[in-house]
Amino acid sequence: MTDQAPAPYAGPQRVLSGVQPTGDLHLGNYLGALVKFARLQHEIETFIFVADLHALTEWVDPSKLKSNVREIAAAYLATGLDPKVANIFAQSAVPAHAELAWIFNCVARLGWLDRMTQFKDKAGKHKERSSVGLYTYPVLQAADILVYKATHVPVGEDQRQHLELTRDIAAKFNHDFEAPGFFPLPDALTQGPGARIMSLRDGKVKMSKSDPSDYSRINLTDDADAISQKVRKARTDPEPLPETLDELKARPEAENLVGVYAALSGRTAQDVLGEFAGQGFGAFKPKLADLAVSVMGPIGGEMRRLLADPAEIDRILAAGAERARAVAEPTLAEVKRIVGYWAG
Ligand code: AQP
Repeated sequence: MTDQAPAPYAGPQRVLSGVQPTGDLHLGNYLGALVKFARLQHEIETFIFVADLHALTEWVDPSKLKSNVREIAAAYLATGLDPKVANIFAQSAVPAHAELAWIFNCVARLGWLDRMTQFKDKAGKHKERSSVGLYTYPVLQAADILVYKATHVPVGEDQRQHLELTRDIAAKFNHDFEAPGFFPLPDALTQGPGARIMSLRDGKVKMSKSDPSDYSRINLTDDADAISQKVRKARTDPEPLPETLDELKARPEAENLVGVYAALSGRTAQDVLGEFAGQGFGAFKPKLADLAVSVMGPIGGEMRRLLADPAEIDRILAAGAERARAVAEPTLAEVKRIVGYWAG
C-alpha cells in the first residue's frame, strides 16, 4: 500500500493575527505585525483581534484590562486598519476561541509544548510558579487561528515556532478524526525587514514590552522628543557604517539600527548602507531619529484622538465581533460534530 498525501485544504484564504493588551505597543510590534495587517486587509479577508485571553496568562490588573483592549484597538486603527474592510474585535467576545482551545489541548502532545522556547523565556527560572495558561498559550493561539480556518498569519519572527505548532495541531486533528483537509495548515508571514527588531539597549535581545528599560524601545505613544532621545541614546559602537551586510553581522546594535531605518523607509538594508557607508553614528542617528519621528509621531497623535472617544472604539469592536462570531461559530459546531460531542 502506498502512503497517500493528505487532502489539501480547499477553503477560502484568510488572514488572522492579534496582539496582547499587556502594555504599550512598540516599534517591534509595529514593524513585525501591525504594518502587515494594514497591507494585507486589501488583499485577503482579514481578522485582527485583541488577545485579552492571552493577557490573563500573566497577572493583569482587572481594572485596566478593558482600557488596554481599547488602546490596542486604537493602535490598529491608527496604523491603517479600516473597520469597514477588516474584522477587528476582542478575543473574549468570541467564546469559540476558548472552546476550540479545549479540544486542541486534547490533540496537542505534551512533548510539543515542552519544546516551546517562548514559554522558557517568559517563565525564566520560575517555571513552577508560572500559570498553566502561559504553558498552553500556543494551543489557544492555534484555536485563534483555526477557528477562522485562517491560511496566513502575519507575525514577528518570535512567533514562528508557535505557528509550526498550529500546523502540527491542524494536521493531527485532520488525521485523527479522519477529516482530511478540514483545517488548513496556515503559513506564518514573517518576511520583511521588520521581522525581528532588537532592543535599543542590547542588539542581542528582542525589543519587548516587558523590558524594564523604557529606553530599550520606541513606543507607539512616544512623542517626537522621546523618540529622538531614545534614538540618540541607542547603544552603538564607534566604527563607521560598512559597505556590505556581511560586515554588519558581528555588530548587532549597528545591524539593528540599519534594519530599523530600512523597515521605516521601505528600503533594503543594503540600499541604506549604500547611502551611509563610511559615516559614523553621529551622522546616522539624527537621520534615523527624523525618520522615526515622521513615521511614528502621527500614529501616537491619532491614537490619542481615537481614545478620546471610547464609545466609538467599543462600537467598532462590537461590530467586528459579530462578524467574527458568524465565521467562528459554524467552524466550532462542525468540530463538535466531528469529535462526537453530546451537546452541539
Ligand atoms: N521585537 C519584535 N520585532 C518584531 N516583531 C515583534 N513582535 C513582538 N516583538 C517584536 C510581534 O508583535 C506581535 C504582537 O506581539 P504580542 O504583544 O502579542 O506578544 P509578544 O510577542 O510577547 O510581544 P512583546 O512586545 O515581546 O511583549 P512581551 O514583552 O509581553 O513578551 C507578534 O506578531 C510578535 O511576533
